Amino acid sequence: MKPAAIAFVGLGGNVGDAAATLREAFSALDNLPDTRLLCASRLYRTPAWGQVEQPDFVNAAVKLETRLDARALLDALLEVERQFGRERHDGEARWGPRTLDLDLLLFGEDVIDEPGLRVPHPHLHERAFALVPLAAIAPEAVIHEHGTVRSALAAVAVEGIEALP
Ligand code: PH2
Ligand code: MG
Ligand code: MG
Repeated sequence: MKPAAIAFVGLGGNVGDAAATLREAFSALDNLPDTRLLCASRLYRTPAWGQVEQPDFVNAAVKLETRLDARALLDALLEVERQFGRERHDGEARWGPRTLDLDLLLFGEDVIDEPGLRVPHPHLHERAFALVPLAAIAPEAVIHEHGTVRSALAAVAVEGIEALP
């Protein structure tokens, strides 16, 4: 059997009750085949990044132990997004509003660059909304070519991000 890997997934949403959606998504991730949830961050309210004319997001990060390979995990994440009503279509704005977005941030120390699958997530090191929750559960994790999560976080602006109660 394949040895277990540690993967980190970023969660985000800004349509409907995003806090409730993210909490339910934690369980959905724990229930993926050959996968368990080891740790989840708090939820954070974060100003929209990229396309800023949209509601604030709720973001979080989780640490998973999985025997799925990175591609199978990615496919499973996309399936969970669909279960939560995420519709991807040509009209969906890049960086626009979404019910649930699950991004594979890190997969062990693997570096993967394949169509549809880039790990570490190519924008992780520059996005405070992803780094703040990730630093809360894995400050020493390494982002290939960008140092630790803690050091990447020190280099970005975190104004407007606040932990939810
Ligand atoms: N996701 C995006 C675009 N912008 N901004 C915040 N604050 N949080 C997100 O999760 C987010 C975003 C595209 O996936
Ligand atoms: Mg995203
Ligand atoms: Mg995504």
